[in-house]
Amino acid sequence: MTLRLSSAGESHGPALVAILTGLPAGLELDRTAVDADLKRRQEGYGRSPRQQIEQDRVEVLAGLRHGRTLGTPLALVVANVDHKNWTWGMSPWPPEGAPTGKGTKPVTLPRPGHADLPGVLKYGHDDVRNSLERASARHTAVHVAAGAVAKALLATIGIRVVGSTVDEEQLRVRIDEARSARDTVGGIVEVRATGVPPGLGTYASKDDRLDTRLAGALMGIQAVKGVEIGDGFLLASLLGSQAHDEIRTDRRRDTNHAGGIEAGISNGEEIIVRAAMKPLPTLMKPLASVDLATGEAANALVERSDVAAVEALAVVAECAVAWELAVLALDKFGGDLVDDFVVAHAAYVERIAWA
Ligand code: EPS
Repeated sequence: MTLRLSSAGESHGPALVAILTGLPAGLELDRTAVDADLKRRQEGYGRSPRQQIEQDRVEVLAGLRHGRTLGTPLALVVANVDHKNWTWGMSPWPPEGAPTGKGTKPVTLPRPGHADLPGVLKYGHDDVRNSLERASARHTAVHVAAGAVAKALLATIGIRVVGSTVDEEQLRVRIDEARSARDTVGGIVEVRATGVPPGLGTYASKDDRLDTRLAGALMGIQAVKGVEIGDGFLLASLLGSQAHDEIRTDRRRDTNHAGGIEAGISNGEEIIVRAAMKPLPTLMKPLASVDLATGEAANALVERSDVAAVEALAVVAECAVAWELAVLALDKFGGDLVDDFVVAHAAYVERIAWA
């Protein structure tokens, strides 16, 4: 069975939900490890006051018994604590009583760079909120919970995935400057995966290449505008003799320009990917826009937001990479029971004599 993930949830709705199907039975999950990743996502420098309202915790509704997966769909929930301030505005059913709290008036001032304009045009909404709520990066919380599960599975075969920001010190200076200027910034994150054996992904079809999957997974995260694998864009300016990683007799490499992927397959070296995040589009000094209710020129919506979410992206990207590696590892090694998965991995690395 292929490992699959579906999620649902609006930013200020009752909760975020993920359903994971295709997980083997017998995988031990540690609630504190999942919650620790949720916390890491929230702690980044430059986040909005929203992060003081939320204290993300995972709840499990199905698929787990006494801390072990059952081989049945795993249902994860991360509640939106802030929903209590939006019960009328974000009520799933027609709200009762007089409007109260937040989200009661339609948003008609689309922000350049957010989902607002293309979303309402596509879906025919007359309130921008109907688009922005799902497009919000809030829903990355439940994807981090799913990624924590993927990391637990990968750990059983010795794979470790870690995300970080590129040049954290400089990023924090830029965030401080942007905060004082009431502006926003983006940045770059890097994810590295160690212990990945050669052979995850395939050149046999382009959808199944490891680089296709990783690029898609990273591009699927809000605000990501660029993805790079290994030396990425730099490779375009090198000579072939400089760009490729020579093979030693033990089949390992001294360099890793390829970022651990050749022809869409892991080659046993560290997987290295980077993602570039654009500056967040909710600005305290708004850009020019149009009031969709009147057709007149107007400034874009101004509301509480983050100055930057790059440190959060490092965690979200780590979880997205872990998820894709778990999908491809399960494709390769299979197993209804996690022990079968571990045994199949061991037999494979023995066959290829991979230390
Ligand atoms: C977001 C806007 C902000 C962010 C949010 C993403 O939310 P709010 O409008 O409630 O202040 O804080 O991210 C999160 C809530 C989160 O948990 O990451 C947006 O418009 O994308």
